[in-house]
Order: sequence, then C-alpha cells, then structure tokens
Amino acid sequence: MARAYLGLGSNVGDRERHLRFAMGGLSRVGTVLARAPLIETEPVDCPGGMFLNTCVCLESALDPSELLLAAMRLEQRRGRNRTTRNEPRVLDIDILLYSDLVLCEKGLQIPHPRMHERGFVLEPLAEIAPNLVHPSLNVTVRRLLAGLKGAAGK
Ligand code: PH2
Ligand code: MG
Ligand code: MG
Repeated sequence: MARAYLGLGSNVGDRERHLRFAMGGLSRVGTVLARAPLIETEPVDCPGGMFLNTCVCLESALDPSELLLAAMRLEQRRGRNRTTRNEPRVLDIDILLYSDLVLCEKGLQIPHPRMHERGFVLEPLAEIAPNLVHPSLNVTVRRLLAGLKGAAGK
C-alpha cells in the first residue's frame, strides 16, 4: 500500500461541490486518511477567478500511473476538457507525493515539480502532514512553507 498526497483545486462553478466530488471519487480507489480544510487562494500564473484548494492523504494499492489515470478520469467526469495549459478548471487533481518515491517520466513527475513553490499546495498540506519530508529536497512540509512565507515577506 502506498500513501499518496494529492492536491485538489477548482476555480470554475460550484468549486466546493467539485472538490467534494473528487474526494468521494478518490475514496473509491483507496482510503482517504486525511483531508485538509478548503482554502480560498489567488490564482497563480493562470487566468480566472479565485481557487478553492485542499489536499488529501490517500492510502491506495494503485501504482502511480493508475492513480494518475483515476485522477484524470475524475477530472473528466466533472467536465474538464484540457485545451490550453493553466486554463480555468472545474477540477484539478495533482499527485504531489507518493510514499517516498521519486519519479521523472514523461507525463508524470513525483514529487510534483512545483509543489515546493506553491502556497496553495503547501498551506493545506501542512495542515495534514507538517512533518512529512519531501523525498528529493529532504525538507519537511512545515519548513518548505516557512521558507516560502519568509521569501514572500522579503
Ligand atoms: N493551479 C495551477 C495554477 N495556479 N493557482 C491556485 N491558486 N490554485 C491552483 O490550484 C492552481 C493555481 C495549475 O494547476
Ligand atoms: Mg495543478
Ligand atoms: Mg493537474
């Protein structure tokens, strides 16, 4: 069994319903061990309105590519159609971490390559896993978040 941390986001339509749909769908491909509170965040490097973001910890027997496929199916079932990069989206489900795996394949990089730069990921993640260590940076989520906040305050 792997323990995966997923980042969820929505900035179109009934954002909370989309995120709840995602959590319900994920609970059918594993056990949701923890869910962070929903937080409202400014869009970063993308157009559109404010996001709702959260993170979940999922224990699952799916391997990383199966989990990615399951996440993409949930996005599609919610009506997401990918046309341009970083367009407004009803539902985005990203694999942030998958146990302590480091993977760099076309179409799937774990840890998520930008997670350590993003408050909308680290803030909810720190709510459920502050002491989790990023396996390639070797730093806890709490410290990554503190570093990001320190950098923003400069
Ligand atoms: N996702 C992005 C790009 N920008 N900004 C916020 N606030 N929340 C997101 O989930 C988000 C973003 C690409 O997936
Ligand atoms: Mg994303
Ligand atoms: Mg995505």
